[in-house]
Amino acid sequence: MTDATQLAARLDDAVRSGLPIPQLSLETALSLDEAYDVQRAGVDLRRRRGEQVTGVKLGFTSRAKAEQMGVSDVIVGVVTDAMEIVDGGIIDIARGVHPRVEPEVAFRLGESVDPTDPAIDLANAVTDVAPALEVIDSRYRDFRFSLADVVADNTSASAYVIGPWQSIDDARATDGLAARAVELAVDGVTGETGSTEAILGDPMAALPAIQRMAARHGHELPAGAVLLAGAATAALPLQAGTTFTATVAGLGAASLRVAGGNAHE
Ligand code: 0L1
Ligand code: MG
Repeated sequence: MTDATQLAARLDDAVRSGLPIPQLSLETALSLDEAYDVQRAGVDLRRRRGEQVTGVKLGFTSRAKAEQMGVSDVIVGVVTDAMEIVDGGIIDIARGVHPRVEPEVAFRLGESVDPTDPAIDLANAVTDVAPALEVIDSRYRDFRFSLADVVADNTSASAYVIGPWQSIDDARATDGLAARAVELAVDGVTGETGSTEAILGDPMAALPAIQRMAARHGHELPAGAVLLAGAATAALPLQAGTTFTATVAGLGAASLRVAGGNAHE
Protein backbone atom coordinates (compact mmCIF):
# COMPACT_ATOMS: atom_id res chain seq x y z
CA MET A 1 0.00 0.00 0.00
CA THR A 2 1.37 3.45 -0.91
CA ASP A 3 1.22 6.49 1.29
CA ALA A 4 -0.18 9.03 -1.16
CA THR A 5 0.29 11.96 1.22
CA GLN A 6 3.95 11.15 1.78
CA LEU A 7 4.68 10.77 -1.94
CA ALA A 8 2.75 13.97 -2.71
CA ALA A 9 4.85 15.81 -0.11
CA ARG A 10 8.05 14.73 -1.89
CA LEU A 11 6.74 16.09 -5.19
CA ASP A 12 5.51 19.26 -3.48
CA ASP A 13 8.97 19.86 -1.98
CA ALA A 14 10.41 19.60 -5.49
CA VAL A 15 7.87 22.14 -6.78
CA ARG A 16 8.76 24.58 -4.03
CA SER A 17 12.53 24.09 -4.04
CA GLY A 18 12.95 23.67 -7.80
CA LEU A 19 15.18 20.67 -7.05
CA PRO A 20 14.41 17.47 -9.00
CA ILE A 21 13.70 14.15 -7.32
CA PRO A 22 14.18 10.56 -8.54
CA GLN A 23 11.14 8.98 -10.17
CA LEU A 24 8.74 7.60 -7.54
CA SER A 25 8.37 4.44 -9.61
CA LEU A 26 12.04 3.55 -9.02
CA GLU A 27 11.15 2.86 -5.38
CA THR A 28 7.40 2.38 -5.28
CA ALA A 29 5.17 0.35 -7.60
CA LEU A 30 2.26 2.69 -8.30
CA SER A 31 -0.89 1.69 -10.15
CA LEU A 32 -2.57 4.40 -12.22
CA ASP A 33 -5.32 4.79 -9.61
CA GLU A 34 -2.71 5.13 -6.87
CA ALA A 35 -0.90 7.72 -8.98
CA TYR A 36 -4.13 9.75 -9.17
CA ASP A 37 -4.41 9.41 -5.36
CA VAL A 38 -0.95 11.00 -5.09
CA GLN A 39 -2.00 13.75 -7.52
CA ARG A 40 -5.11 14.43 -5.39
CA ALA A 41 -3.04 14.55 -2.19
CA GLY A 42 -0.72 17.07 -3.88
CA VAL A 43 -3.67 19.26 -4.88
CA ASP A 44 -4.95 19.03 -1.29
CA LEU A 45 -1.58 20.33 -0.07
CA ARG A 46 -1.89 23.27 -2.44
CA ARG A 47 -5.45 23.94 -1.27
CA ARG A 48 -4.31 23.95 2.35
CA ARG A 49 -1.81 26.67 1.38
CA GLY A 50 -4.73 28.72 0.07
CA GLU A 51 -4.52 27.94 -3.64
CA GLN A 52 -7.83 27.72 -5.49
CA VAL A 53 -8.39 25.18 -8.24
CA THR A 54 -9.08 27.04 -11.51
CA GLY A 55 -9.54 24.08 -13.83
CA VAL A 56 -8.09 20.96 -15.37
CA LYS A 57 -5.66 20.08 -18.16
CA LEU A 58 -5.17 17.15 -20.46
CA GLY A 59 -1.81 15.61 -21.32
CA PHE A 60 -0.69 13.12 -23.97
CA THR A 61 -3.27 14.46 -26.42
CA SER A 62 -0.91 14.28 -29.36
CA ARG A 63 -0.30 10.95 -31.03
CA ALA A 64 3.45 11.65 -31.08
CA LYS A 65 3.64 12.17 -27.30
CA ALA A 66 1.36 9.22 -26.57
CA GLU A 67 3.45 6.93 -28.76
CA GLN A 68 6.64 8.20 -27.19
CA MET A 69 5.25 7.21 -23.78
CA GLY A 70 3.68 3.99 -25.04
CA VAL A 71 0.24 5.02 -23.78
CA SER A 72 -3.13 4.88 -25.47
CA ASP A 73 -5.13 7.27 -23.31
CA VAL A 74 -4.88 10.86 -22.18
CA ILE A 75 -4.03 11.91 -18.63
CA VAL A 76 -5.67 14.67 -16.58
CA GLY A 77 -4.20 17.15 -14.11
CA VAL A 78 -5.32 20.15 -12.08
CA VAL A 79 -4.43 23.84 -12.45
CA THR A 80 -4.70 26.45 -9.69
CA ASP A 81 -4.74 30.22 -9.40
CA ALA A 82 -1.10 30.16 -8.28
CA MET A 83 -0.20 28.73 -11.71
CA GLU A 84 -2.03 31.43 -13.66
CA ILE A 85 0.05 34.17 -15.30
CA VAL A 86 -1.69 37.09 -17.00
CA ASP A 87 -1.32 37.37 -20.74
CA GLY A 88 1.99 39.15 -21.40
CA GLY A 89 3.06 38.54 -17.80
CA ILE A 90 6.34 37.33 -16.39
CA ILE A 91 7.46 33.94 -15.16
CA ASP A 92 10.53 33.54 -13.01
CA ILE A 93 12.49 30.66 -14.53
CA ALA A 94 14.59 30.35 -11.37
CA ARG A 95 11.57 28.87 -9.58
CA GLY A 96 11.47 25.89 -11.94
CA VAL A 97 13.34 22.60 -12.31
CA HIS A 98 13.57 22.49 -16.13
CA PRO A 99 10.43 24.25 -17.41
CA ARG A 100 9.22 23.99 -20.98
CA VAL A 101 6.40 25.81 -22.71
CA GLU A 102 3.83 24.59 -25.23
CA PRO A 103 1.03 26.27 -27.21
CA GLU A 104 -2.48 25.09 -26.37
CA VAL A 105 -6.17 25.82 -26.80
CA ALA A 106 -8.19 26.59 -23.67
CA PHE A 107 -11.93 26.41 -23.02
CA ARG A 108 -14.01 28.07 -20.29
CA LEU A 109 -17.14 26.63 -18.69
CA GLY A 110 -20.22 28.86 -18.43
CA GLU A 111 -21.91 26.56 -15.96
CA SER A 112 -21.04 23.90 -13.45
CA VAL A 113 -21.04 20.33 -14.77
CA ASP A 114 -21.31 17.03 -12.96
CA PRO A 115 -18.98 14.91 -15.10
CA THR A 116 -20.53 11.70 -13.79
CA ASP A 117 -23.95 12.57 -15.23
CA PRO A 118 -24.22 10.57 -18.49
CA ALA A 119 -26.97 12.90 -19.73
CA ILE A 120 -24.57 15.85 -19.81
CA ASP A 121 -22.41 16.82 -22.77
CA LEU A 122 -19.55 18.98 -21.48
CA ALA A 123 -19.29 20.75 -24.86
CA ASN A 124 -22.72 22.32 -24.22
CA ALA A 125 -21.41 23.98 -21.05
CA VAL A 126 -18.39 25.60 -22.77
CA THR A 127 -18.94 29.28 -23.53
CA ASP A 128 -15.50 30.53 -24.56
CA VAL A 129 -12.27 29.49 -26.23
CA ALA A 130 -8.80 31.09 -26.20
CA PRO A 131 -5.22 30.56 -27.31
CA ALA A 132 -3.04 29.54 -24.38
CA LEU A 133 0.46 28.67 -23.24
CA GLU A 134 1.15 25.90 -20.78
CA VAL A 135 4.42 25.69 -18.85
CA ILE A 136 5.19 22.09 -17.99
CA ASP A 137 7.95 21.26 -15.52
CA SER A 138 8.47 17.68 -14.50
CA ARG A 139 9.63 17.41 -10.94
CA TYR A 140 11.68 14.33 -11.89
CA ARG A 141 15.37 14.35 -12.72
CA ASP A 142 16.13 14.73 -16.46
CA PHE A 143 12.41 15.17 -17.25
CA ARG A 144 12.11 11.35 -17.31
CA PHE A 145 9.14 9.48 -15.87
CA SER A 146 6.75 6.55 -16.18
CA LEU A 147 3.03 7.05 -16.80
CA ALA A 148 2.27 6.68 -13.07
CA ASP A 149 5.09 9.09 -12.18
CA VAL A 150 3.77 11.87 -14.41
CA VAL A 151 0.18 11.41 -13.21
CA ALA A 152 1.35 11.60 -9.58
CA ASP A 153 3.28 14.75 -10.55
CA ASN A 154 0.02 16.42 -11.61
CA THR A 155 0.91 15.85 -15.30
CA SER A 156 3.89 18.24 -15.00
CA ALA A 157 1.50 21.22 -14.62
CA SER A 158 3.45 24.32 -13.63
CA ALA A 159 1.93 27.52 -15.07
CA TYR A 160 -0.41 28.74 -17.78
CA VAL A 161 -1.35 31.86 -19.71
CA ILE A 162 -4.72 32.44 -21.34
CA GLY A 163 -5.00 34.81 -24.31
CA PRO A 164 -8.17 36.70 -25.26
CA TRP A 165 -11.36 34.69 -24.76
CA GLN A 166 -13.91 34.65 -27.55
CA SER A 167 -17.30 33.06 -27.81
CA ILE A 168 -17.03 29.38 -28.73
CA ASP A 169 -20.00 29.71 -31.06
CA ASP A 170 -18.35 32.58 -32.97
CA ALA A 171 -15.01 30.76 -33.10
CA ARG A 172 -16.55 27.51 -34.37
CA ALA A 173 -18.86 29.24 -36.85
CA THR A 174 -15.93 30.26 -39.04
CA ASP A 175 -14.06 27.03 -39.73
CA GLY A 176 -14.43 24.93 -36.62
CA LEU A 177 -11.44 24.53 -34.34
CA ALA A 178 -9.63 21.65 -36.04
CA ALA A 179 -6.75 22.25 -38.45
CA ARG A 180 -5.99 25.78 -37.37
CA ALA A 181 -2.36 26.80 -37.77
CA VAL A 182 -0.42 27.19 -34.52
CA GLU A 183 2.92 28.91 -33.99
CA LEU A 184 5.13 29.03 -30.92
CA ALA A 185 7.47 32.01 -31.36
CA VAL A 186 10.53 32.97 -29.32
CA ASP A 187 11.18 36.72 -29.32
CA GLY A 188 9.04 36.99 -32.46
CA VAL A 189 10.94 34.27 -34.33
CA THR A 190 9.13 31.04 -35.19
CA GLY A 191 10.24 28.25 -32.87
CA GLU A 192 7.65 25.50 -33.51
CA THR A 193 4.73 25.26 -35.89
CA GLY A 194 1.82 22.88 -35.89
CA SER A 195 -1.93 22.59 -36.04
CA THR A 196 -4.78 22.28 -33.58
CA GLU A 197 -5.32 18.91 -35.23
CA ALA A 198 -2.48 17.62 -33.04
CA ILE A 199 -4.92 17.92 -30.12
CA LEU A 200 -6.80 14.62 -30.47
CA GLY A 201 -7.61 15.47 -34.10
CA ASP A 202 -9.73 18.46 -33.00
CA PRO A 203 -9.57 20.39 -29.70
CA MET A 204 -13.33 19.79 -29.34
CA ALA A 205 -12.45 16.11 -28.85
CA ALA A 206 -10.69 17.12 -25.63
CA LEU A 207 -14.07 17.88 -24.06
CA PRO A 208 -15.52 14.35 -23.88
CA ALA A 209 -12.05 13.15 -22.86
CA ILE A 210 -11.97 15.68 -19.99
CA GLN A 211 -15.49 14.68 -18.96
CA ARG A 212 -14.60 10.99 -18.94
CA MET A 213 -11.34 11.49 -17.03
CA ALA A 214 -12.93 13.94 -14.56
CA ALA A 215 -15.70 11.43 -13.85
CA ARG A 216 -13.23 8.59 -13.38
CA HIS A 217 -10.75 10.47 -11.21
CA GLY A 218 -13.00 12.83 -9.26
CA HIS A 219 -12.06 16.18 -10.77
CA GLU A 220 -14.62 18.96 -10.34
CA LEU A 221 -15.86 21.08 -13.26
CA PRO A 222 -17.39 24.25 -11.77
CA ALA A 223 -18.67 27.29 -13.68
CA GLY A 224 -15.72 29.42 -14.83
CA ALA A 225 -13.31 26.47 -14.88
CA VAL A 226 -10.49 26.63 -17.43
CA LEU A 227 -9.94 23.48 -19.49
CA LEU A 228 -6.53 23.19 -21.15
CA ALA A 229 -7.09 20.90 -24.11
CA GLY A 230 -3.50 19.86 -24.89
CA ALA A 231 -0.42 20.91 -26.82
CA ALA A 232 -0.42 21.66 -30.54
CA THR A 233 3.38 21.48 -31.02
CA ALA A 234 6.41 20.14 -29.18
CA ALA A 235 7.38 22.08 -26.04
CA LEU A 236 10.40 24.41 -25.94
CA PRO A 237 12.64 24.96 -22.90
CA LEU A 238 12.12 28.32 -21.20
CA GLN A 239 15.09 30.64 -21.49
CA ALA A 240 15.61 33.67 -19.28
CA GLY A 241 15.23 37.00 -21.06
CA THR A 242 12.97 35.73 -23.85
CA THR A 243 9.31 36.13 -24.73
CA PHE A 244 7.25 33.14 -25.89
CA THR A 245 4.11 33.70 -27.94
CA ALA A 246 1.53 31.12 -28.96
CA THR A 247 -0.60 32.13 -31.93
CA VAL A 248 -3.61 30.10 -33.01
CA ALA A 249 -5.09 31.16 -36.36
CA GLY A 250 -8.38 32.96 -35.84
CA LEU A 251 -8.10 32.87 -32.06
CA GLY A 252 -5.21 35.27 -31.48
CA ALA A 253 -2.15 35.02 -29.28
CA ALA A 254 -1.01 34.50 -25.69
CA SER A 255 2.45 35.46 -24.49
CA LEU A 256 4.80 35.07 -21.59
CA ARG A 257 8.05 36.84 -20.68
CA VAL A 258 10.74 34.82 -18.93
CA ALA A 259 12.76 36.47 -16.18
CA GLY A 260 15.24 35.22 -13.65
CA GLY A 261 18.53 33.39 -13.81
CA ASN A 262 18.76 29.69 -14.50
CA ALA A 263 16.31 26.90 -13.88
CA HIS A 264 17.70 24.28 -11.53
CA GLU A 265 18.44 21.57 -14.09
O1 0L1 B 1 0.63 18.96 -20.81
C1 0L1 B 1 1.18 17.96 -21.23
O2 0L1 B 1 0.95 17.45 -22.33
C2 0L1 B 1 2.22 17.33 -20.35
C3 0L1 B 1 1.83 15.96 -19.98
C4 0L1 B 1 2.93 15.37 -19.19
C5 0L1 B 1 4.07 14.93 -20.00
C6 0L1 B 1 5.16 15.94 -20.05
O3 0L1 B 1 5.53 16.50 -19.03
O4 0L1 B 1 5.68 16.12 -21.15
MG1 MG C 1 0.05 20.68 -21.89
